[in-house]
Amino acid sequence: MSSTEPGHEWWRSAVVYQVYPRSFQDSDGDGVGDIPGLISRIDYLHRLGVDVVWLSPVYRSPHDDNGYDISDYEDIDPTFGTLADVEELIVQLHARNMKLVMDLVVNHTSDEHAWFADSRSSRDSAYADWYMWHDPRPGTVGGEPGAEPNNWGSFFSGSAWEWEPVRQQYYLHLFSRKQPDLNWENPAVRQAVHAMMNRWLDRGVDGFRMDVINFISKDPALPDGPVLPTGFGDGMPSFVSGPRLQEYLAEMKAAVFDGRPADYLSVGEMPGASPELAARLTDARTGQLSMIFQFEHVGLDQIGGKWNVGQLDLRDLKASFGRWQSALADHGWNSLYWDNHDQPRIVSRWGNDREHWYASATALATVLHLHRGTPYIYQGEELGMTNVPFDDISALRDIESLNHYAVAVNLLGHDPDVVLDALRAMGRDNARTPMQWNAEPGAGFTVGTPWIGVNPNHESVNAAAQVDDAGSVFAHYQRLIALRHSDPIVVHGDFRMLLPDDPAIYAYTREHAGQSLLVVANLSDEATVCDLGGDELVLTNLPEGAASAVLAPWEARVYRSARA
Ligand code: ISL
Repeated sequence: MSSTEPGHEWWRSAVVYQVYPRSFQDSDGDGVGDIPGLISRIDYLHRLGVDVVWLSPVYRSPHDDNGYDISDYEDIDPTFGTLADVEELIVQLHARNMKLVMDLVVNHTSDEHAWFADSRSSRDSAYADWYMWHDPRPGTVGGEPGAEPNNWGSFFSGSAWEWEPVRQQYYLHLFSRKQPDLNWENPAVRQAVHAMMNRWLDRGVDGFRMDVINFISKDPALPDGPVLPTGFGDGMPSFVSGPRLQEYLAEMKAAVFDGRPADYLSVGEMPGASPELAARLTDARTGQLSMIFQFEHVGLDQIGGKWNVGQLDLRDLKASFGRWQSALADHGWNSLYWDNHDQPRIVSRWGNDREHWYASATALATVLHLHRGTPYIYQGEELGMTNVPFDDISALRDIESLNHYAVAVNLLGHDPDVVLDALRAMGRDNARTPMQWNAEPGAGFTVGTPWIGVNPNHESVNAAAQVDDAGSVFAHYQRLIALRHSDPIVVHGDFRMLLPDDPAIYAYTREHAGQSLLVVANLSDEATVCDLGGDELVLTNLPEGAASAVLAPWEARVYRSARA
């Protein structure tokens, strides 16, 4: 592993697989997944063909937000295992020429982190200035409603401010009150983060996925935001991609990545980031990150916020992806994803998980993976895992969903069935039920009682049923990954969107070194005539129809041609 010419780093031809450790594989029967469980499944991942495991947080945590609330960056939570287990994981992955990317959650810590315990204890303590502390609004009494320093709401319902009686000040928490935001204006905070990242790289990890990293620089004036239907203000204009973001990332790159002999993958999660910012940050010559996770496409079906979802118009999706492909075409780099632990399952969201489950799962995969960029697969996506028919609020575990339900139903008096419908469509627990390994009661995930119920469809949708079946969703993902590895056109080809106004067909070309790849897919339930084609059919999800001029519902084809 050594530094390569910009534009040819290993992560450009890689496929990343995200593991949500709590739900992947339990090894000790406590109903929660763990690192030894993950190690026991590496051969499955190797067989799929992925190059990188991105592991969601396994650090010490009180688990208010399933590990995205970290109380010790330097140690592993006993629920998941030990530092020695992570070392073994690295050895086992590296032995198969695979890599490990860790989650880096440094916009906030847990309120149980030692830094925060000290910080909240007094205005003069060693860590007093490590978090976002503010006095009540002038003329108000701290702790009383309306005394908060500004009107921002938290992403997890309620105010983004919490009163600390000992310090007699408020602290900012964009997420839960157990996730206080760090004060990145303080150079000591930044140095502590860099030192921690260096220690993880020294242990052998191959990069970081950086949680909400574009929230770390806030407008110091902390102005009120426009009032949302929740009654709280939207703070996003003041903290999304804030004034010092690029400076902080450049400083991080210099302190952590520069000067190391290897190339590392750094992917910044950036809700609300623009293509222009992404192009700057990922510029192969001058940028600070390998790539970012943008959110534009996963917001296209939200007509009135996250809990009011409508139909996706395919033309909007093509316009959005097309814009990101062009903006990052010259020197930038995209990440490509449908699913992660915060999103509903793609086959249920934009596919058809009833009549066209296999075809829609594989058509959507084909369309995504052959864009220019690095594809991410979220655990179970390669099996066509679906959303979950949660029958009652008691089946849900996610803090975001539970808080939303409590506010909407108990405080605002909304119809509980309507609220539950929205949670079934968009709730994060759709992605968090156990990995479906087999048809047994615990889905092969656990022999104990799983921390969240398994999806009843694990009896038919599971790995055991698919890994040896050439006609499975799993086998199709294998073929897409193999194509990326074998054909440089998938990595380096120029992208051109076709048929932008067609409401059903998603089509584009990739061109490189005198060759052209055509990707064409019918992303609808109706058969559609399509006269696009090429010299050689290299991949299809429905081999039986491949010669026809009609694309069956959810049929996807990939053709290669010599460029005219
Ligand atoms: O799912 C969301 C809420 O509607 C997103 O806004 C999500 O919170 C946002 O993408 C940030 O996500 C990341 O940071 C959160 C954590 O809860 C998510 O799991 C993580 O991916 C706070 O650390």
